[in-house]
Amino acid sequence: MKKILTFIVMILAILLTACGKSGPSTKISFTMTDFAFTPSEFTVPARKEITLHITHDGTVEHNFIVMQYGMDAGEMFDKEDEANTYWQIDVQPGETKTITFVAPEQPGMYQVICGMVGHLQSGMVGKLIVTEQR
Ligand SMILES: [Cu+2]
Repeated sequence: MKKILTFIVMILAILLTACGKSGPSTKISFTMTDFAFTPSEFTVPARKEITLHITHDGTVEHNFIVMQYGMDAGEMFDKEDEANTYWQIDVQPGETKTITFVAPEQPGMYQVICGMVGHLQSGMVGKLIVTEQR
């Protein structure tokens, strides 16, 4: 009986490792649609150059805006929020872009949004998680 239990625990451990949250990556790939980022959560190492590969699969212009640490666009992205952005890229329908940016220094959670009018409210929101590298 003990052997079987040990075996089950081992299998569980392997499964958990395989399905566990993937670590930080310097390569991010996502698709923009009307109105979502898929996936919408990214984990990157602090201060590293990050390569973004963006596929626009929607019908209207979108952008990918990383807000500054501790900043949040609130109900909607407006003029006031523009001063609080960390990084931004605009993407046109049908476009595919590969671009780089440098991850923030401060580890933590950063809000990611689309700043086009109404898009944030429609669900174009995500998270950039910056982790301290070892
Ligand atoms: Cu949008």
